[in-house]
Amino acid sequence: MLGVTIDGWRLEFPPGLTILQALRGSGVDVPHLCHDDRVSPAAVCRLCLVELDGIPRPVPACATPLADGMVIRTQTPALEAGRRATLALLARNHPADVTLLPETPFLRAVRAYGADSELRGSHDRSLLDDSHPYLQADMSRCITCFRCVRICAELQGQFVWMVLNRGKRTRIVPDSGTTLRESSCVACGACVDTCPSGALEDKTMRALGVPTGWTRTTCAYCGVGCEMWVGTREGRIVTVRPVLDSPVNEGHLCSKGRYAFGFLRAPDRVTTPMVRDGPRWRQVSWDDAIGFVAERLRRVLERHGSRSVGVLGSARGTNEENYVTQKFARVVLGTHNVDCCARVCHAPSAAALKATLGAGAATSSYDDIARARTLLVWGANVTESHPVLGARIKQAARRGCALVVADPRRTELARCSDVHLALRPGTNVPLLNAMAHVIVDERLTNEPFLRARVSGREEFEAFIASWTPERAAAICGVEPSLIRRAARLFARGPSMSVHGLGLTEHVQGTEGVMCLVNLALLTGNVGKPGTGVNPLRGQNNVQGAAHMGCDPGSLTGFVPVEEGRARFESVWNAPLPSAPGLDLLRMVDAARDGALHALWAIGYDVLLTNPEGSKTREALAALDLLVVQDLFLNETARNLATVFLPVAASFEKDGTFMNAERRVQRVRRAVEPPAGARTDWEILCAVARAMGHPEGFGFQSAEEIWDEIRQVWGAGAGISYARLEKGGLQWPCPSESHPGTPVLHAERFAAGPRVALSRIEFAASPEVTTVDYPFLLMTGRVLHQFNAGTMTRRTRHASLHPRDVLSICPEDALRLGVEDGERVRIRSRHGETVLPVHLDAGMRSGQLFATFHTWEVFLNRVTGPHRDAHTGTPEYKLTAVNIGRAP
Ligand SMILES: Nc1nc2c(c(=O)[nH]1)N[C@H]1C(S)=C(S)[C@@H](COP(=O)(O)OP(=O)(O)OC[C@H]3O[C@@H](n4cnc5c(=O)[nH]c(N)nc54)[C@H](O)[C@@H]3O)O[C@H]1N2
Ligand SMILES: Nc1nc2c(c(=O)[nH]1)N[C@H]1C(S)=C(S)[C@@H](COP(=O)(O)OP(=O)(O)OC[C@H]3O[C@@H](n4cnc5c(=O)[nH]c(N)nc54)[C@H](O)[C@@H]3O)O[C@H]1N2
Ligand SMILES: [Mo]
Repeated sequence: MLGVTIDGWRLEFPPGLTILQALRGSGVDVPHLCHDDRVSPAAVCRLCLVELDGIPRPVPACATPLADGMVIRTQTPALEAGRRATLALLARNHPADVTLLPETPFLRAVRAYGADSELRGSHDRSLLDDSHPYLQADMSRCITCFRCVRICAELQGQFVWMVLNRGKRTRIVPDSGTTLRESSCVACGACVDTCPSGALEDKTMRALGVPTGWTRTTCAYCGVGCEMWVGTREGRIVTVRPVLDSPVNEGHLCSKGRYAFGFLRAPDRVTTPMVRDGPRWRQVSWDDAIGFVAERLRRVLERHGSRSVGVLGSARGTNEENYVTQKFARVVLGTHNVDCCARVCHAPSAAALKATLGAGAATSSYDDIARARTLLVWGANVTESHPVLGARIKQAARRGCALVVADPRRTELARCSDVHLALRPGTNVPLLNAMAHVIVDERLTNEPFLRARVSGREEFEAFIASWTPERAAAICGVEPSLIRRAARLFARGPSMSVHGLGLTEHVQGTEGVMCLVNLALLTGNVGKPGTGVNPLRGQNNVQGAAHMGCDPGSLTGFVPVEEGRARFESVWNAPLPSAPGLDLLRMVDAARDGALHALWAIGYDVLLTNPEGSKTREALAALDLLVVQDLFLNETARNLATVFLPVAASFEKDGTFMNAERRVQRVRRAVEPPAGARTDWEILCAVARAMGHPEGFGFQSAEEIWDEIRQVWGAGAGISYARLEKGGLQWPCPSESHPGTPVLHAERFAAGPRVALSRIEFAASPEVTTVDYPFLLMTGRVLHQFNAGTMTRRTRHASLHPRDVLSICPEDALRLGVEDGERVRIRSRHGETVLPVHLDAGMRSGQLFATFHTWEVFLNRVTGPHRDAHTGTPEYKLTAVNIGRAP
């Protein structure tokens, strides 16, 4: 400990702090405007100057390390006079008529030092930038603290804000040189969040006022699980801010978490249950809606048996809701026909990790990103799909961590990588095998680890010998030298991999993940800080939805049905069905074949997002009963549903989500749901009761459901709502005194003391290019839209990314004679659609990429029937197509 004297008081501090941190830690209030804990100190505002014994001139507290024996004075008359003078100088250029949102830290400091009278600047229209849908920049109010410049560069890694000129003529401008709208801004809002002067503000807050209340909750978009403060006023959300000390997002958010909440009040939000009457919807009371669903389900069960009904849980809903969903399917409907979006997404990751290591989830934590020496990013477009983690990866790369990216496209991370493995789509297995070959061949293996914890080594070495980089290169189109470099970088450790759908959404999805696990096992990169195999889970609660048991083969806790049968039957006091269940793709197949008669889709736009759109439509249209439960009439509902049940959104309810690092976090009601909307679990319980199951569905609160979950799920037993008040907890967390588990498999694998290497042969996709279908189409996402677009398109994000486009390399476009923005028709063996072309130099010749976010394009009309051999996950990442003139 360091002994320090502050304003005459003797205090002790741990080493490693700045003076400012020590002052704040001991409650000494020193003004400061240019400091933000999230960025490195700049010491430009001069307000936090303090005097030190033995040093002739005052030093900035924010940039001076605390040292043993320091004698610090913070409030001498000279310092206070200096602060007033500094504030007066800044005030002279700052407009006085700031009436809209006057509570900025700068104006508070000005008032505290009695410098209000100095506020003499004026609003300069030429310094007002109103172009962006969410952020407003009024640089008349800039105090040149450079916090926006630094946070954009250091936290988001985007470098949008630039400094022009020096001294009095200093101006901060976006990199476009024109407006923010035209700049490379990604709308993460970090600059607004840090700005102390009001030069940068949220438009929502300008329109709706300052919050009068704040609620801490978890973001409802992707699986990162960012924690946020929701600011409300008069029952509506006016702003969202990141939780500064969250281990998940470390004071950061992305454009969706921060700004895409406007959908809550979209004019077409549905707030009354509806039943379809021919082509029209008829509004009904909740009692009638519940009665209708119960009666129709009962009728289908009577006529066709319990295998003819199915339920889809929502990866957007809470753990509690998904738990009730699968319990409803199993207990009330008597079927294991229950699934969720994990099927079309990371089911291969869960299956592969369960089969190889014994736990179907990410092995490590986001914090490990900063501990790794090499990061391997496989088939994941992290800066767009998981932007807050993307930013953390960019930070790591800037600090010198080696970055290896395997993606056919030159994504943003590929652009800042050390090695970009631009493989041909669908060739992950040969590429990963070749990396394993190099590791074995060049003896880069971790011998002690292999000896102690891995089996099947000899067989594996015999198998991998033929997978030379040269052999893989011929299949993948990646230079052998790059494969060798990537393998060597990975082998030096600690190395961590993160992976996405570019690995899982293939016929060899599960096997691809198993090959990635091989690399970790060969090099001992699992179970230690800065290592591991980490699927970047998709939706906010997709990890949780499947883990709660929305999976035909597993019960809560990802326990195989037969393994958990006795335990669940005793807690639920009900028999579990004996017939195996269908996964969601098979349920759709069964509907088409006339074997499935009723489907209840909760928070899932199956029609738009399943592959083979026309067949999905045909199948869903053949159902006797299609219940859709959502915030909006999504495309499944609008086109095909029999009944629509309107729900409360995550901002409007309590519960928990589980993020991609196995962290269970609280979701809290920040605003009331609109009158008429109910929570998913309330609806399910009401239908269960109406179907004769009052016991087991009498829950009164989300917490009551959670406490039942803790009874059936041992690894979550220690996670109580009371503990979650202090922040999330990562399972396994078996008891209330257990701290949670940031890294799995540390001493021992969940599967046992030893696990085996997997020998995976390459099985090429049946989807191949020919003269008739010469292009390989990949499908995926963009930053500003989310999946079915149901929510993001009902916000101003619609203007940030208005339409689905087809990315193509400029050479191919030239050859085909199509121009940027021109609409073209793409046709596969399965269907066709029309969409505009986007020239993208990051694309390779012969390859295309398109997003699936809009109904106008309905891209999934084009995708095909092939599925992952182990989990049935569709091969969204590979479709052979041709391009023609739009009709
Ligand atoms: N902004 C935004 N964020 C999202 C979502 C969203 O819709 N919008 N959706 C959420 C969901 S549900 C999910 S699952 C995640 C998905 O997150 P990601 O997995 O990052 O998403 P994708 O864009 O589908 O695909 C990732 C990458 O795979 C590459 N790829 C295609 N084929 C191959 C291949 O054969 N091999 C390799 N190595 N790479 C290949 C593509 O070029 C693409 O860059 O994102 C979540 N986050
Ligand atoms: N071509 C192609 N297709 C794909 C993919 C691809 O890469 N390419 N990716 C696939 C993947 S990974 C995924 S995950 C799927 C995503 O497909 P979906 O799950 O259909 O997409 P989402 O937009 O995430 O959300 C579904 C619905 O949940 C609703 N919702 C939000 N919150 C709640 C809630 O609390 N309760 C209820 N009841 N509803 C709520 C939303 O309004 C929305 O309509 O798409 C798949 N389809
Ligand atoms: Mo997903």
